[in-house]
Amino acid sequence: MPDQQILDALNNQFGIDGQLQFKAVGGLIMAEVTNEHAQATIALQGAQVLSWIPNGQQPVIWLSDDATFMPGKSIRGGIPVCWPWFGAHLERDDYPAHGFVRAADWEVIETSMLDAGQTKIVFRLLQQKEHAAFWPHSTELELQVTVGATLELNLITRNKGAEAITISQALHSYFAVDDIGQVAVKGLEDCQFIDALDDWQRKVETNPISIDAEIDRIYQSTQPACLLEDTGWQRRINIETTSSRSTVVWNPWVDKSARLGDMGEGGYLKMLCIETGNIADDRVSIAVGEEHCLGVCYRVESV
Ligand code: TA6
Repeated sequence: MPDQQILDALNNQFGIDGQLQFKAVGGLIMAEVTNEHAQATIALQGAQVLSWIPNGQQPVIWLSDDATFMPGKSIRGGIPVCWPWFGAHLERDDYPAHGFVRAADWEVIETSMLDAGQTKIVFRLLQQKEHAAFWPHSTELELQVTVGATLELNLITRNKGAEAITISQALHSYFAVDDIGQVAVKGLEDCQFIDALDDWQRKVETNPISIDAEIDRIYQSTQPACLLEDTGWQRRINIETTSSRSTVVWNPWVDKSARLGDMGEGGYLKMLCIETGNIADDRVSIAVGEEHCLGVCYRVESV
């Protein structure tokens, strides 16, 4: 259970009356947002958005019923930050999948209520000496989260070192859907994708994507917008990106869910990952003293 003094200090310095407060959930500290537009929950660990519910809508972000909230353990669902590599490390199979920051400690460095009533929270990765084993570079990582009628995330990598760095990254968003059998992903047609379920073969998407089995595709050179049509909940989730050229579509279906062990009973029927990033051919190099900002904005439309 997080120390009450830490919670008090956070609320004194960064809390916003009637909008933002910090609470303990399990062994973690959560930022709880309630404003005129939406509610949201963000774990300080990993700067991981765990929920976003625009007023009048069903939850947009999915969280497993079996998710646990313990220091150092990744949380199944929400929007994990995959950095400074996506998926398995290219050379070291003993390194954690999706990088080392999603279960690491982050700090809050800024909070504000914006003019239109949104809540903005800025998180920065706390530099830990053990990180150097995975990433021997001087790099600053910041996540800006703006909660309103839209949800906006900006992941900023600043190269503070003496040499250029190359990263792959993703905002690994788990979307909540009414029924996976009644969804479609549009906007990825004609894009090349890497099929993680077929020996990493490269293929081309020809149609809007529907889901009736495990799917794990890394789309390359994608356009800055795609959408998730959720017929069951009569809504469309518009996904607009900046400085992202890759989109991942993933659902573990039955067997992989069983192997993962924390997807919850039938969880795969109620979620779909559509992840925004820079992966494989779309990795980004950042020169000395430069920064890169990966951005995404989610907007829900009732249809
Ligand atoms: O984004 C798709 C993916 O890379 C899948 O291959 C699957 O491994 C998923 O991420 C979940 O990864 P995790 O490490 O969170 O269990």
